[in-house]
Amino acid sequence: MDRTLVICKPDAVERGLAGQIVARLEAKGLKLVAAELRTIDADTAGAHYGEHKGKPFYDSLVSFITRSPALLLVVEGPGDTYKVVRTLMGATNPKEAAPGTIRGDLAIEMTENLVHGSDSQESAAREIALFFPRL
Ligand code: IDP
Ligand code: MG
Repeated sequence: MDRTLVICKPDAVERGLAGQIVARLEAKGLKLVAAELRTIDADTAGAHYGEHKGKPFYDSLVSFITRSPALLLVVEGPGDTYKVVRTLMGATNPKEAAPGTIRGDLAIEMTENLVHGSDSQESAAREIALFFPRL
């Protein structure tokens, strides 16, 4: 089976949408392998978003992802799981995300776009190891 990391970001937990996001993942046919409500620390956020270091939005992105608890998930599917999750998430910018997607239905601002999903098989392995080293 094929696994990927999903984060219901702090805005999702604050708005009471984490359950709905989990429900969408489960309804699609993905299985929960790990789940933990955790306030991400700055070092872990920096490692997670290392690819964005130096970009104008980097500091606010780290502040955002660390500001309150996030729901960290590992989900499993029969294959291409990271792609399945990213299709359910919708485009990064919620203003452009298709209706029916998490971001398309439930978010409007790029900076508060509710959900993270690994963007490749390699990212999934790295991110699962970062957040759930015992898995
Ligand atoms: P993704 O979350 O769809 O994979 P990435 O490009 O990896 O998108 O960006 C990570 C996160 O950084 C996005 O989810 C969004 O919250 C934030 N972000 C990306 N681009 C911008 C931007 O241009 N302005 C502000 N925030 C951004
Ligand atoms: Mg990304």
